[in-house]
Amino acid sequence: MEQIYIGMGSNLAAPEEQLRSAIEALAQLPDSQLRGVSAFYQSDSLLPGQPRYTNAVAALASSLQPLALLDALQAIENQQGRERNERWGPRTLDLDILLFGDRLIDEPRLKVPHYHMQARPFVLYPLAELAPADLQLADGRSLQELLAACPFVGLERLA
Ligand code: A4P
Ligand code: MG
Repeated sequence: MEQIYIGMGSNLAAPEEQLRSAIEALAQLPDSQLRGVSAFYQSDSLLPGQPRYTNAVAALASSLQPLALLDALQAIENQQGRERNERWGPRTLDLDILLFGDRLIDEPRLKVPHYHMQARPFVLYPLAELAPADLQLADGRSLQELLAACPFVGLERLA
């Protein structure tokens, strides 16, 4: 089993319900155990003119291979109505593999650690709720160093 962190985001169709449904779906994944879920956080979209996002992070222990997990996450996104989206519009559900054990993955369909996570407080702060304080990324960076460079700005932690 490897320790995996998944970033979740939604800014359409009742985002908090979307995240709750995604968590239920993650708990049903084969060969996997859901180990924890962070609080939910709201923040403005990085893309102007879109509704605010709700984001959270889930911790999963799994023996699925990385591309099999990506397929499963994309199936969950599709089940939760990504097809209802307008083209280029906001999304009902986005599931990103942030970290996959201590693997560095650089394949056409999958880059891990996730490429934008270091710049995104709505990823790093929920991740920090779940991860060990001394977490090291596969590329040598520490979570503490990423947090120190990414202020808690514009984030609202929901109760
Ligand atoms: N892919 C590569 N690596 C990964 C990975 N580690 N995990 C590929 C998941 N997928 C990965 O993803 C496009 C392709 O990335 C996939 O087919 C997969 O093979 P996508 O989910 O279809 O597209 P996307 O999410 O639009 O791409 P991206 O670059 O992740 O978008 P962003 O930048 O995440 O934009 N503001 C707030 N406050 N909160 C948000 O969550 N999200 C976005 C979405 C914009 N603004 C936001 C938020
Ligand atoms: Mg994505």
